[in-house]
Amino acid sequence: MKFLIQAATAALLVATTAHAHDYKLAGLSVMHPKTFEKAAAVKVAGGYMTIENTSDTDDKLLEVRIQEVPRVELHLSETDANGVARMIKQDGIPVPAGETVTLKPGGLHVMLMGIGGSAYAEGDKINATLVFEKAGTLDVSFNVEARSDEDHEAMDHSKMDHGDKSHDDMDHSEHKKKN
Ligand SMILES: [Cu+2]
Repeated sequence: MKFLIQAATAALLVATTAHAHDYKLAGLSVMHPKTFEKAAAVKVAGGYMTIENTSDTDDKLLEVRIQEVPRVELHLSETDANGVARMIKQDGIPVPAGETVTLKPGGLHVMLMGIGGSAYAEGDKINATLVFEKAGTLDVSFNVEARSDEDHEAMDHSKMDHGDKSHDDMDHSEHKKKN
């Protein structure tokens, strides 16, 4: 599996073992970057994490670079009045001074695109570089985790490339149950 960090540097190992799965850069803390397991046929995946800014300077996550992933975007998932979910590309994700921003299924997220052909299995790690406007760059790794029921929203991503129909079907299955 080429996404494993078999060649992790000593520096990275020190950074990741200091705390559970947190990274620090200046006044920023990035906690528990993760994505979900997926089959090789699935072309996209969502990346999630919590970013805390304890400094007194507003910052912004500008981009995420992942060597093995052809295209990485920042997205916001929104559900309109009809219960139809869609994803809106973001130019960056603001991390205001003193605030904590959570990237999670159904909200802000990193979108890994063009990754058909690569299966992600629980326990895999995906090396990435986060680029912040003020603080600069931070190397992290996304843990690949098993999907739980609460994370069903993240499954929308797996359907995104298959057109709006399957995407909508998925959202509505949940919607109809409640009505
Ligand atoms: Cu997305």
